[in-house]
Amino acid sequence: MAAHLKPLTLHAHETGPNPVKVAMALEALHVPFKVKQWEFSDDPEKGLKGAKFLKINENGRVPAIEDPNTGVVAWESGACMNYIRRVYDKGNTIGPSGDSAQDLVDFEKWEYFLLSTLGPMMGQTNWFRHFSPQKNEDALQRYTAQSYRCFDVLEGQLKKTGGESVLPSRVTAVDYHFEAWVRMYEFAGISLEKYPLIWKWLQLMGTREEVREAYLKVQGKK
Ligand SMILES: N[C@@H](CCC(=O)N[C@@H](CS)C(=O)NCC(=O)O)C(=O)O
Repeated sequence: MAAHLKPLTLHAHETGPNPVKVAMALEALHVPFKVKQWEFSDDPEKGLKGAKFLKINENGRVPAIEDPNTGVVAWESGACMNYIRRVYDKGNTIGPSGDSAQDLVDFEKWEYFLLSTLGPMMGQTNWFRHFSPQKNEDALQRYTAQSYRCFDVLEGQLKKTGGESVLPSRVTAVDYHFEAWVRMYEFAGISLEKYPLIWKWLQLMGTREEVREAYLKVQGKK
């Protein structure tokens, strides 16, 4: 596939969890891409809230992708992932592992759970723990408790699947969505002591080539 493709541009920030998920999917599918780093600022040329980037994503957040092969521009990590799967995963290596109505719903429900719940709860935990200019202990407690609740749900799911992937049978794009957020557990002040299956799954994910390559590229180390 790679031979005839022009590299996609992945717009990213080296520390954020959302762009690296998309890099994992591109790596898994051997789709060539280059990373364009942005700052968390409103600098007109370099910032996510600056005029140049807002032309790509009016929501001023990463990831966004530009695909010169199709002319498509996407943002929101879920939309980026699903675009990549539709266009570059014709053999369905990272999509739902079965094609029954239940298989498709299972894929989407875990994807949406991450996008709408675990990711945002962890994001708010990080905000109130590290960045909020005003201390707000109540908000920090609330979002930390919600993050733990999500980890409970994930631990239960890994117990059902045997623990090597969020969905039964193999690693999918759903694992990439979760990987980047769960890996931030220490930064968010979350303990994995009560989550042996999450711990084991995270170690396994960390040994995968597409995951390692994605981090190296998004962090500008490769
Ligand atoms: N729902 C969005 C969230 C994107 C997001 O919040 N990205 C972070 C980096 S991981 C960001 O751009 N933050 C910049 C900001 O908050 O100004 C997605 O899944 O893509």
